[in-house]
Amino acid sequence: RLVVTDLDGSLLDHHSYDFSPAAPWLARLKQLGVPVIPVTSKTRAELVTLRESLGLTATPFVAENGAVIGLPPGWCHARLDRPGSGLDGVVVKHTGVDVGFIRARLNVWRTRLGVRFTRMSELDITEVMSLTGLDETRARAARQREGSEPLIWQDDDTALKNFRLALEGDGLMLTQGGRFWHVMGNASDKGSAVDWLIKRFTALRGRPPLSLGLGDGPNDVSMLEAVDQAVVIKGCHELAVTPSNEALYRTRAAGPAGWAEGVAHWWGRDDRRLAAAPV
Ligand code: 2M8
Ligand code: MG
Ligand code: MG
Repeated sequence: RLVVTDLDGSLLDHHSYDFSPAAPWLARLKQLGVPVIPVTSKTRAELVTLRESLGLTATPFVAENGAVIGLPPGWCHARLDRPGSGLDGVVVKHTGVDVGFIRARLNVWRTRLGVRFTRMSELDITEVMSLTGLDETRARAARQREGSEPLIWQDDDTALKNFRLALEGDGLMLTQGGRFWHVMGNASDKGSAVDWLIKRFTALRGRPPLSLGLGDGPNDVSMLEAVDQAVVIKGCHELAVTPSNEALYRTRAAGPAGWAEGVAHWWGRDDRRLAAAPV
């Protein structure tokens, strides 16, 4: 078994970033040896401390909406991966396009199309803090992008359509998170990263996992279509989140309480059988 999950608005509360309502399930899954993999818009830098506080340092992570994948030693392949250079031995894969290219193309299209938006790297740190509610250290970590650029859209829907089309010509795509739009390479969304991790799991363990995915935003749709069982967590925004997965549950509670509700919906009843079965 395997869990892939969005963080903001899902495992973490949209406003306070608290995860305590989900903590009992996190502990239970850890005890059972079920990997819980964060799949998030956040950066690798943000995930360093977050993975520690969530107790998820031994599982892989997907950062920047799929542009960055991190594999801890237990997930590495003897011949496919070069050993990680950091102290934690994590191997980092960049699946997409360098953020320098993305920023340059964004500047080109802003001038050429005359559309209005502000890139995250153009905001000063106090603006990032007040927009997100992150403290200064975390806000700085959020700005350390490698393969995606968040932006605040300040124009209308027609302009957005043209902008999206222009980016497609550059091999880039736009996806919507809770507060920002995110621009990244068009082959590196959350769903592609999850497909890749499921293949890696299968190669290492000899059989495919039963996969459960949880998310609350439009940027989670591809991830929720890549898993066997999906949970759409009630959002605090009215964003359309409509994955085509047939095994789909929509929670009544929002954030981490909804997260616990969703895991219990799919796996609560067979929790005892789960404990007995090899994972
Ligand atoms: C951004 O990501 C969220 C994800 O839903 C958003 O678009 O609102 C990213 O900049 C991320 O790095 C940051 O931690 C988060 C903070 O709310 O905002
Ligand atoms: Mg979210
Ligand atoms: Mg997210």
